[in-house]
Amino acid sequence: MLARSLRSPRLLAAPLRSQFVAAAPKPLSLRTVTTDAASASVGAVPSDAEQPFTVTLPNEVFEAYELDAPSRQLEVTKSQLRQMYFHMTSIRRMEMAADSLYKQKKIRGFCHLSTGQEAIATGIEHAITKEDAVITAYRCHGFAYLRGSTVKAVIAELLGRKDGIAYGKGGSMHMFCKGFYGGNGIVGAQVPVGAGIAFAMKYEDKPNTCFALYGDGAANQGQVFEAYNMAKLWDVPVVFACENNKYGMGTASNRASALTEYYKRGQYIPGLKVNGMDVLAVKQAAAFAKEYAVSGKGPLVMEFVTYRYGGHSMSDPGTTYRTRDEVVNMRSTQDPIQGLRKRILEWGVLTEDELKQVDKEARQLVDKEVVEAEESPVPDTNFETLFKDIYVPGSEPRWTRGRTAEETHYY
Ligand SMILES: Cc1ncc(C[n+]2csc(CCOP(=O)(O)OP(=O)(O)O)c2C)c(N)n1
Ligand SMILES: [Mg+2]
Repeated sequence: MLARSLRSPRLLAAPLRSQFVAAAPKPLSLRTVTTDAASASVGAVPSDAEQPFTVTLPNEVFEAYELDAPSRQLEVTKSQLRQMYFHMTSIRRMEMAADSLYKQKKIRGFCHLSTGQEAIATGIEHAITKEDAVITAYRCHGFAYLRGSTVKAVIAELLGRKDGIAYGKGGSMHMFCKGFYGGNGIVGAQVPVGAGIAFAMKYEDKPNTCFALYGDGAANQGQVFEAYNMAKLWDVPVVFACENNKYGMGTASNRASALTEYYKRGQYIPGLKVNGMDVLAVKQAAAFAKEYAVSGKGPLVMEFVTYRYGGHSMSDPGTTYRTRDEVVNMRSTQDPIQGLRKRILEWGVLTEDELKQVDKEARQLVDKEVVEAEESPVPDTNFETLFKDIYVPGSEPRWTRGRTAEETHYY
């Protein structure tokens, strides 16, 4: 039966690949959730930097699936806005420093930058606490920094130095700190792990959540759906958060995904699409998601609509599968840092000079910590060092294999 069907001329006909190859690249589909971060309104702004005031986000920032969308009104303070601006600017500076060090061949191996996507790490961090958890893929430097690390520890890790966040032994894709579970190179693998972290929180009766971030490419992985299933069955307080930056390596999302509405992918799990270029929308949505998950309603699927300015990794110029115009257009019209800057000025939160001062602080911080990272020594070159820092002290197995039997390390 099977053999006959395999012989059938229809199944052996030329695959459809030629059609895909010949097809002209589709323009980015129009979205109802825009990525314009500027237009929002505000009432009276108090002079006290710590006094909250109300901001109303634009109409299009959220789109909900099987869910009442969060309120578009949120309370912020001047100092929070300043801090968010500082965080996004520092991440961008840090990524630019990594780019430059890579081009000088001081950083080797894999390196994926998040330039353009800074509002997601920043908005989430400003909505959760250090008792909550975050896990993501390899585009992880900004998350590692905001979760509690330093620019120095991130850059030193990239340089393979002792003061790195993983003592110089992990590199770009393997950054961890308290409340941050990496830094994962296997596409999609962090999603079930994130569900497990959130399951542990529920099991231990902790009022916390885990944001499990993944890309639009990773969203097609089978294990993502397995994690959705178990999380819904057990009402696990996990937030599945897709960073839809429109490309998975060199493939546009609409060529790889039969359904590009990633927030509806959970089917039986409610979803929320968010303008991922608007840091206030991200903050508001992340706070809503945490509240939703922790209240016992179970998981939520989020989609942050965003854009990656650079190539997929350092070896990709990022211009062969998309036009330069598209990148220039996104940078000049939807940039998350410029969007917040414009609001801050319009609302009279800070003056132009005060914003320049924040820019300077971010630049000085990154410059200083990059110098310190470069001064950090390389890890000791012995086997002891190689097998250290893999397990939580006290939880080591009896031995770990080396390349050969002679290199087996006994703890
Ligand atoms: C299981 C697995 N398959 C393939 C790869 C190679 N790979 C690395 S990144 C990537 C694309 C992922 O794209 P996306 O999830 O959209 O994340 P982005 O890079 O856009 O942040 C692929 C296919 C991998 N690392 N792991
Ligand atoms: Mg992607």
